[in-house]
Amino acid sequence: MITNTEIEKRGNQYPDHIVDFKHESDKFYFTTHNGVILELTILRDSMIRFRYATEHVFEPDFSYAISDDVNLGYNELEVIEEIAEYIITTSKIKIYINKSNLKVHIFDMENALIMEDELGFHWEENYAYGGNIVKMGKICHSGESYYGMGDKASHTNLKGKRVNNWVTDSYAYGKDQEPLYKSIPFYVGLKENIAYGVFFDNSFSTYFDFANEKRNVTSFWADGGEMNYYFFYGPEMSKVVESYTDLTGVPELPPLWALGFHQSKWSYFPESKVKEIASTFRKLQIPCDAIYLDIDYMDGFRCFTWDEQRFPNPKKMIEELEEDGFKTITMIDPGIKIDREYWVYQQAMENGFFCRRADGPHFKGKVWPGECKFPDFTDPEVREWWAGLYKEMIADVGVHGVWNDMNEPAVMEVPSKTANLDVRHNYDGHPCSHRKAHNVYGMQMVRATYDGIKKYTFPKRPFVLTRAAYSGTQRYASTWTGDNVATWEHLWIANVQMQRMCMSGYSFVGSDIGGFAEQPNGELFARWMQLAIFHPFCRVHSSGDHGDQEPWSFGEEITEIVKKYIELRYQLLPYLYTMFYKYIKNGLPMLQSLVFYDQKDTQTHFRTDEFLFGEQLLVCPVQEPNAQGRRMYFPQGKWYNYWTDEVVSGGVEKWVAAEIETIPLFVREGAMVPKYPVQQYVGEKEIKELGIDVYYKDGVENSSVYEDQQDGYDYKKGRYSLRRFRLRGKENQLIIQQFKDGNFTTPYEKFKLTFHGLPFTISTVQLDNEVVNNTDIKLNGNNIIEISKDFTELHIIGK
Ligand code: NBV
Repeated sequence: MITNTEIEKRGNQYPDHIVDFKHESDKFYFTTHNGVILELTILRDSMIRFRYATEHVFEPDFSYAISDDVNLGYNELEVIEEIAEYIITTSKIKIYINKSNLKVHIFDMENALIMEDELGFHWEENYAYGGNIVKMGKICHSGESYYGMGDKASHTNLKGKRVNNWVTDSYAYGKDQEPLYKSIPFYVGLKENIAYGVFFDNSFSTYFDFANEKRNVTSFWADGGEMNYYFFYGPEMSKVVESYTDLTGVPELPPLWALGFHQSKWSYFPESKVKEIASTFRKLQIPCDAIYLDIDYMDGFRCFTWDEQRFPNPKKMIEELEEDGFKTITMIDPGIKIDREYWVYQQAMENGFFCRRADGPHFKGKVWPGECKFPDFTDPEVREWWAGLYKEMIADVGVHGVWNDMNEPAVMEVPSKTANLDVRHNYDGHPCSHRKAHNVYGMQMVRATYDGIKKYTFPKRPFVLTRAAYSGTQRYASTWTGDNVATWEHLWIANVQMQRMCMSGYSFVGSDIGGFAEQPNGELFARWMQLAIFHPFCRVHSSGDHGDQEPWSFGEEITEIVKKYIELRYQLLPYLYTMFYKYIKNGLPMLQSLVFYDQKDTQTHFRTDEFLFGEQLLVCPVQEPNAQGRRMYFPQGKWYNYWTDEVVSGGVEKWVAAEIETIPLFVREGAMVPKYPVQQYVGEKEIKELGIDVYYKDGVENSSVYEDQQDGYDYKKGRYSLRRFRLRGKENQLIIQQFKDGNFTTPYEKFKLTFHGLPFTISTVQLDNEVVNNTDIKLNGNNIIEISKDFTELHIIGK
């Protein structure tokens, strides 16, 4: 890694004074005497793009990260020229551009400084490869914190760290190891309660130094390409993340089964083994929706083939599994075996789809099948071909989803662990070397996969999983955090990685539960499962080297605990699905780190363990052996202990009991948590009533539940049901109003409301202003009532 100081010694160049200024609608151009141009684009009042050219020339403007659906537009724009600077004002921020050195300062409307250039933009010519090493230096103020950056296995607050984004196969990685599988060059800064974001959209290897080398400097740079970054103003962290997520996109809703529990291993084979695993789930009544086939289902690791010994009739097997409620997911890797008899290889050769080295020969690398060649997924024609390859597997054989592994791309037996840097790529008509295409290679592979799966799964929804990712990959696939290890430290890592990914616009994410490498003991497995049912993607996967890792592999006591938590996941499906809906609708992360939940409270700035699952459940995993409980921090507000209904007032750290069968789990007061009955798989049962746990609050709280057909695209035509609830509690009454949206008719007729913490005994219940008989609503004791789902106002009055 090159250090800042080394770079400086090798000759940095800086912009000098501005000699020309141009304003064209939403764009401003500032040109310096020594040929630097800053192109500043006002995308929204609070979203600004900064691009810098040297020698007066911009590269063609192209990015894989930016979504086609981004919402743009601003309300106000004014520019004035002063003696020393230009000042651009939107309705949210003021941007100062210094005339003598092009440095940028950004203020809010109260004149509070948000972000300030230290060295600002500077560059150094890259003698080895040509072009520039582009750099940006910002001041790091005291008390400033940094979050986001994708899958880093580090403390949620990155202050004091340096990270590198170079998509890397990182088998059995450790805490703080850099780089990992994803490149998400986006961070959220938090300075004196003002949150802002920076997305450095550059696919070369990028570095971010958060006051690591110099106490008061945060800098970022790339080995090539352009200094091209987006600035997002909050002041809430949620606004920053929502804006970034809007810019880089969201997925469509997954089929609901994809949010169920998944079981995987490297590898389940032959067919009889797969079936045995599936039937054990059903026998033990442990819910499960999907089972995975790792590379060994293929014929000699040739993608899009089947090993006929192990799987003589995959179509039949998949049908039978489906009858039993299981979806089958298969793995596809990018490396194509060099084999003249193999149709995929032949097609790619005939059409010139494989990547070439600078001087012409194909790029070759060793992976599972032996020597392989690699399709250039940055070529649209190659992507189209690749998408088409899934036809047989999906449309004919009936596979339900695909996971793309090794798509960094990972290459064995070479020190770089990946392709040679001189490999050429099409980059959608912007030819370049692997230095530029590396970080997007996996993204473009999974994009092609997604296109294929979507096409052949239609009219159902696709499910795709990827290991490698660049910003924007969330549009195409869910992701997992690669080859972790069965250790307590990795349980901690999984927790921070999921929070961090969610904060980086990528919510559909999970870890290999129990650890991929090595073998967990029962206690670690149970603790991991307790955490992972609160992760958007929930799958056990392991290398299989050291033994079994199914829910029943660790003795009866652990099996019971694991079953209880998987069941809880299935009960919470409508809550989780609603979280997903809010994620794609508003860019709201599905998991919220405490700092995201309450940035004003400085106690939250360095917390790693506690997080919000959705907006109303507070989770804090136990991350060490032999624990009977743990200390945890409660954010502001009142929280009901999910297990005991005991109420805790926030703003304090407290000891919480949590024996092996318990994870600390709290519900925000006023919440209405929707629940389905336990099912062995999504769709097993017709939902006869929607359970709603209602947590009394003296005050107001909003909740909602989103539902639809759980698969297919009718929801896009308005066939969904969104119920919003407004709960208002007073001393001796509780009023719940319901607002309905969408025209999907849910299959159930009734709600079963279970009240928690009611401070009074129910005497009268009014539904839409009419008193109802207590027997009609099946008032059971003082806390359960069953009522029609169609009410607009429920009024409960106490004695
Ligand atoms: O395909 C085998 C494994 C897979 O199980 C795992 O999930 C991936 O992350 N794959 C890596 C390749 C081998 C890793 C040692």
